[in-house]
Amino acid sequence: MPLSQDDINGCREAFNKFDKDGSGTIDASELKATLNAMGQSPTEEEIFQMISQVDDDNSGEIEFAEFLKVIENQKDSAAKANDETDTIEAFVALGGNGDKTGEISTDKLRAVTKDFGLTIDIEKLIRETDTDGSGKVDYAEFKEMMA
Ligand SMILES: [Ca+2]
Ligand SMILES: [Ca+2]
Repeated sequence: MPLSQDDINGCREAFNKFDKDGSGTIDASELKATLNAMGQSPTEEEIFQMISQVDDDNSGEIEFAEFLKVIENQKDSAAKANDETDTIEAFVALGGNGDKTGEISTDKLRAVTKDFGLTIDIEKLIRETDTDGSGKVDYAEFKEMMA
Protein backbone atom coordinates (compact mmCIF):
# COMPACT_ATOMS: atom_id res chain seq x y z
CA MET A 1 0.00 0.00 0.00
CA PRO A 2 1.63 3.28 -1.05
CA LEU A 3 2.12 5.91 1.60
CA SER A 4 0.31 9.22 1.33
CA GLN A 5 2.16 12.54 1.53
CA ASP A 6 0.82 12.91 5.08
CA ASP A 7 2.26 9.52 5.98
CA ILE A 8 5.61 10.50 4.53
CA ASN A 9 5.62 13.78 6.45
CA GLY A 10 4.84 11.86 9.62
CA CYS A 11 7.66 9.44 8.86
CA ARG A 12 10.05 12.31 8.30
CA GLU A 13 9.21 13.67 11.74
CA ALA A 14 9.65 10.28 13.36
CA PHE A 15 12.87 9.72 11.46
CA ASN A 16 14.26 13.04 12.66
CA LYS A 17 13.46 12.04 16.23
CA PHE A 18 15.44 8.85 15.81
CA ASP A 19 18.27 10.62 14.02
CA LYS A 20 19.46 12.55 17.03
CA ASP A 21 22.67 13.86 15.49
CA GLY A 22 20.94 14.85 12.24
CA SER A 23 23.30 12.74 10.12
CA GLY A 24 20.46 11.57 7.86
CA THR A 25 20.79 7.98 9.04
CA ILE A 26 19.71 6.09 12.13
CA ASP A 27 22.56 4.09 13.61
CA ALA A 28 22.40 1.39 16.26
CA SER A 29 22.93 3.69 19.22
CA GLU A 30 20.26 6.11 18.01
CA LEU A 31 17.79 3.28 17.52
CA LYS A 32 18.57 1.98 20.99
CA ALA A 33 18.20 5.40 22.60
CA THR A 34 14.84 5.96 20.93
CA LEU A 35 13.50 2.55 21.90
CA ASN A 36 14.73 3.10 25.45
CA ALA A 37 12.86 6.39 25.50
CA MET A 38 9.76 4.47 24.41
CA GLY A 39 10.16 2.25 27.44
CA GLN A 40 11.62 -0.71 25.55
CA SER A 41 14.94 -2.25 26.38
CA PRO A 42 16.11 -4.28 23.39
CA THR A 43 19.41 -6.12 23.54
CA GLU A 44 22.31 -5.30 21.23
CA GLU A 45 21.40 -8.38 19.25
CA GLU A 46 17.79 -7.30 18.81
CA ILE A 47 18.93 -3.87 17.66
CA PHE A 48 21.25 -5.48 15.18
CA GLN A 49 18.45 -7.68 13.86
CA MET A 50 16.07 -4.76 13.48
CA ILE A 51 18.61 -2.85 11.45
CA SER A 52 19.70 -5.76 9.30
CA GLN A 53 16.09 -6.55 8.43
CA VAL A 54 15.72 -3.24 6.64
CA ASP A 55 19.31 -2.39 5.80
CA ASP A 56 19.14 -3.04 2.06
CA ASP A 57 22.44 -1.37 1.24
CA ASN A 58 24.26 -3.01 4.17
CA SER A 59 25.49 0.31 5.46
CA GLY A 60 24.76 -0.77 9.04
CA GLU A 61 22.48 2.23 9.42
CA ILE A 62 18.90 3.00 8.45
CA GLU A 63 18.51 5.63 5.74
CA PHE A 64 15.22 7.45 5.26
CA ALA A 65 14.21 5.28 2.29
CA GLU A 66 14.78 2.17 4.38
CA PHE A 67 12.85 3.70 7.26
CA LEU A 68 9.91 4.42 4.94
CA LYS A 69 9.85 0.80 3.93
CA VAL A 70 9.56 -0.33 7.54
CA ILE A 71 6.55 1.93 8.03
CA GLU A 72 5.06 0.76 4.75
CA ASN A 73 5.45 -2.89 5.76
CA GLN A 74 3.82 -2.18 9.09
CA LYS A 75 0.94 -0.49 7.33
CA ASP A 76 0.52 -3.47 5.04
CA SER A 77 0.36 -5.96 7.86
CA ALA A 78 -2.07 -3.72 9.72
CA ALA A 79 -4.24 -3.62 6.61
CA LYS A 80 -4.07 -7.38 6.36
CA ALA A 81 -5.10 -7.79 9.97
CA ASN A 82 -8.21 -5.75 9.21
CA ASP A 83 -9.03 -7.82 6.18
CA GLU A 84 -11.76 -10.25 7.09
CA THR A 85 -11.77 -12.13 3.80
CA ASP A 86 -9.82 -15.09 5.11
CA THR A 87 -12.03 -15.39 8.16
CA ILE A 88 -15.20 -15.27 6.08
CA GLU A 89 -13.81 -17.86 3.66
CA ALA A 90 -13.01 -20.18 6.52
CA PHE A 91 -16.44 -19.60 8.01
CA VAL A 92 -18.08 -20.50 4.70
CA ALA A 93 -15.86 -23.55 4.28
CA LEU A 94 -17.08 -24.76 7.65
CA GLY A 95 -20.74 -24.38 6.72
CA GLY A 96 -21.54 -20.74 7.42
CA ASN A 97 -22.78 -18.17 4.90
CA GLY A 98 -20.74 -15.60 3.01
CA ASP A 99 -22.84 -12.76 4.41
CA LYS A 100 -21.74 -13.75 7.94
CA THR A 101 -25.07 -15.35 8.78
CA GLY A 102 -25.57 -18.97 9.72
CA GLU A 103 -23.68 -21.08 12.20
CA ILE A 104 -21.08 -23.77 12.11
CA SER A 105 -21.13 -26.76 14.34
CA THR A 106 -18.39 -27.36 16.83
CA ASP A 107 -18.26 -30.97 15.64
CA LYS A 108 -17.29 -29.73 12.20
CA LEU A 109 -14.64 -27.48 13.74
CA ARG A 110 -13.16 -30.40 15.64
CA ALA A 111 -13.13 -32.55 12.51
CA VAL A 112 -11.42 -29.89 10.38
CA THR A 113 -8.86 -29.16 13.03
CA LYS A 114 -8.05 -32.85 13.13
CA ASP A 115 -7.98 -33.18 9.34
CA PHE A 116 -5.51 -30.36 8.98
CA GLY A 117 -3.42 -31.60 11.88
CA LEU A 118 -3.64 -28.20 13.50
CA THR A 119 -1.97 -27.96 16.86
CA ILE A 120 -4.41 -25.45 18.34
CA ASP A 121 -6.28 -26.46 21.46
CA ILE A 122 -9.68 -26.61 19.76
CA GLU A 123 -11.51 -27.91 22.82
CA LYS A 124 -10.34 -24.95 24.83
CA LEU A 125 -11.30 -22.56 22.01
CA ILE A 126 -14.73 -24.11 21.77
CA ARG A 127 -15.25 -23.95 25.52
CA GLU A 128 -14.29 -20.29 25.51
CA THR A 129 -16.35 -19.42 22.45
CA ASP A 130 -19.47 -21.52 22.78
CA THR A 131 -20.19 -20.49 26.33
CA ASP A 132 -23.79 -21.69 26.32
CA GLY A 133 -22.73 -25.10 25.05
CA SER A 134 -25.15 -25.01 22.12
CA GLY A 135 -22.63 -26.76 19.86
CA LYS A 136 -22.97 -23.93 17.34
CA VAL A 137 -20.66 -21.05 16.60
CA ASP A 138 -21.92 -17.97 14.79
CA TYR A 139 -19.75 -15.59 12.79
CA ALA A 140 -19.02 -13.19 15.63
CA GLU A 141 -17.88 -16.06 17.82
CA PHE A 142 -15.90 -17.61 15.00
CA LYS A 143 -14.13 -14.35 14.28
CA GLU A 144 -13.27 -14.07 17.96
CA MET A 145 -11.85 -17.57 17.76
CA MET A 146 -9.63 -16.71 14.80
CA ALA A 147 -8.36 -13.53 16.40
CA1 LIG B 1 22.33 9.68 12.94
CA1 LIG C 1 21.28 1.27 5.15
